[in-house]
Amino acid sequence: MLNNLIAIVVISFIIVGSLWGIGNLLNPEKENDLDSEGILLIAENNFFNNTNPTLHINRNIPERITIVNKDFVRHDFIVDGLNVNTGYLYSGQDFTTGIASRELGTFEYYCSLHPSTMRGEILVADNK
Ligand SMILES: [Cu+2]
Repeated sequence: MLNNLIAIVVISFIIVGSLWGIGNLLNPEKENDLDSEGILLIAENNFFNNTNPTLHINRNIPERITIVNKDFVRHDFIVDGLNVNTGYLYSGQDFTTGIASRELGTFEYYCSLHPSTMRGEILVADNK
């Protein structure tokens, strides 16, 4: 009787495990959906996207921006003129926020921990 119970439990585990495995094969998780919309900045080797690219946004149109920290050290992403501050992102963390501006012009973004190498510009224009 006890043996039968144990057998049923073991078989149940095997069946559930198999179904779970098959389900994962049929519906693989998306690995990275971050770059499907908006701006993606990767903080790596104390740069943003290797080159600290100039970001272009339209006036009065909010832009989604995601910062991913692929370094082992902390980084943040700050735009003083546009009230953007991610706070510290630890290794492997990411953060998505929005950037919007009512004013045309150029705004500086930077990492407060590495301002000498992690620094770039955001250009706000009409019809970027
Ligand atoms: Cu940094």
